[in-house]
Amino acid sequence: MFTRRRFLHTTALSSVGILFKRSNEPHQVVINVKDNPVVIATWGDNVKANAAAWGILGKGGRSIDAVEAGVQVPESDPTDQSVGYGGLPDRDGKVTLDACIMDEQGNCGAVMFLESIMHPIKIARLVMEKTPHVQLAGEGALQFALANGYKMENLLTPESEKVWQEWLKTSKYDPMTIPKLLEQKNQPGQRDNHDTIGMIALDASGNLSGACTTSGMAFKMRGRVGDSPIIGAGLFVDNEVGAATSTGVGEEVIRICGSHTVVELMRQGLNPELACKKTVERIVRKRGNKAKDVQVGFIAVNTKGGYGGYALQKGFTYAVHSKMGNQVFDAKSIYS
Ligand code: SD4
Repeated sequence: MFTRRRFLHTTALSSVGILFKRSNEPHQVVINVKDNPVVIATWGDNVKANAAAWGILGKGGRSIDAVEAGVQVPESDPTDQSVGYGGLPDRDGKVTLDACIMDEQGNCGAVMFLESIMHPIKIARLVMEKTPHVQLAGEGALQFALANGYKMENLLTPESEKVWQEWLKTSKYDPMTIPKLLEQKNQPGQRDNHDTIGMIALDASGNLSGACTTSGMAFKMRGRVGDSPIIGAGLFVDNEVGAATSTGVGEEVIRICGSHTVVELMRQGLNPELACKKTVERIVRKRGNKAKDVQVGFIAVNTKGGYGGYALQKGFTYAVHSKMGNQVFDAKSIYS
């Protein structure tokens, strides 16, 4: 059991206030929610994104501002080949982006099949704040971004173009392309791998928000949209209950309205890890053997600051930042 005392002890050992401590036991409850903000992001490498979010949360800022700032870190990181700039393209060689954001009042905005814009999450927030709509797609989303002063940029890096050129030789689509590439890269001595970022946060006022952003499945069909920009699938926030977000094969998440399901299970009293586990089990129950060949991971936080995650396959990690520093957790999984 990862006790509060042990957590405080290990945190005290961290001289720079940044802690990389792997544990399989997530934190379930914070005694005093007020003034105890926390941010959780899919994938261990997103400690950098969490640190950006913490820059706002730690000063008493709003969770919606924190998650919007946090996910911009991988969006502009060319080495992250599954989010924003540097993302792997679709089968036609075009980088297309999906993102959504949701606040404590249930306000939400999303963009999907958006090209040439470095920070789709900013456009998703603009959709939320400046339009009567929730979702804008493709050409219309791009027009909206340009009308709001954003510039078009080439998001395909030479590295990602090379991977695509290599893929073209066989042109065999495999939804596990990104997980497999990450596994190859995850050699001894390297940092944690990363993928789509879903980020959920509880701020010092006790308000929850979330953001999710991705370049989607590598070499997908042109126009394909996954779970990440779909409210209820890739992200869901209910300030009375909690928040959840997902990573992995979006089609599997959409079929069960994944993040909404996690939140509803927390509403029924399940802790965040168990709610994620039951949701992943639902995929297994409905998809049978097909679930063995794909990855899906969920993370969740409740109104008390408890958090957890669960995945179909082993290898899913998530990063947490609170007053006590950073932690990276290995999520438990159905298959090992
Ligand atoms: C999608 N869930 O587009 C995203 C991508 C992802 O591993 O998480 N890839 O389906």
